[in-house]
Amino acid sequence: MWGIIATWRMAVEGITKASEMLKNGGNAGDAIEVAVKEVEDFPYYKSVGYGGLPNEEMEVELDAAYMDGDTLDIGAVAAIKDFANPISIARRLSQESVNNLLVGEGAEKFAHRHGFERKNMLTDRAKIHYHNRVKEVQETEIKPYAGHDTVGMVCLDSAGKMTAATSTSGLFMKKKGRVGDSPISGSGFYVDSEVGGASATGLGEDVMKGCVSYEIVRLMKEGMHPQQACETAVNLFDKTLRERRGKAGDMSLIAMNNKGEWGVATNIEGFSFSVATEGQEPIVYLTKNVDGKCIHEVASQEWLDEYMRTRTAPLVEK
Ligand code: SD4
Repeated sequence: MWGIIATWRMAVEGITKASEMLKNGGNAGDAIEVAVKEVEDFPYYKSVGYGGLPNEEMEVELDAAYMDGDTLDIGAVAAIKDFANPISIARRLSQESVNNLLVGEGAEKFAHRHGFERKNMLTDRAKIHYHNRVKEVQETEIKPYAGHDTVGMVCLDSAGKMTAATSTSGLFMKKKGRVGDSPISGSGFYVDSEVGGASATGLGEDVMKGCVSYEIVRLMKEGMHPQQACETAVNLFDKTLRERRGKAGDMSLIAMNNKGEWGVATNIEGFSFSVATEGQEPIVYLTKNVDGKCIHEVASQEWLDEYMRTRTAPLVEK
């Protein structure tokens, strides 16, 4: 059995490429890296890689992580600038015995020394988004951070190896140097080939308070199906946050176990995810939380077309 699951519709082209590799006996490390790179390279996805939205100072600072579920090796970069594929740098860092999570200048030095491709990640389109947001924030109630989607994936290959990966530009208009959950083990991702893996998208500051990805893997280890593990962890933690803090940030998690069974849970409206397994061609679902149960529905062609249309629509500066 092989499989790959990812947050959001934007991952479907990537997991389609990965599933071709997995079908042909490819390994979960290569497949997940190819899948994430596809999302990083696409200029119209405004919260991952090239075209990602900048921080308050109009700089694109990126976070990414890679985890090997066999060895439990982890590599991650945070607040890295001017490199094309943070996921590849994170994967390379996972092979080091120490210094596995590097930030800012240190991460850039490592990437440069190891020959990773440099690229100015700030596109003209992202600059327009930035200028428009500055105006909106001044004129309306809109929160500077609104609008952010991280790609998080879990992959299983036919040899039973599992991996997890994340890549993001974090929150739009974040403070310089701000790091979210995505490069943090247990929060943005976790995977153990003997059990399964999970990954998150949402408000990193809140996801980190509950180490939600690790919690899902722990519940799967206790015997829960990934769907039950995701719902249990997300519902419980959402409730805890509301009780203790009066509110809970957006939180959506995907998971897969080592049998290729998967699950998804969210506390927001309209979370989309992409999945492919040996028995299932790449597909996009939309999910919603109805009284604690997450109901998944195949995305219609109309929805898919509208998604691409709005992502690529011409943008004018306000
Ligand atoms: C972060 N979790 O940096 C990321 C952002 C995100 O959907 O996932 N947005 O906090």
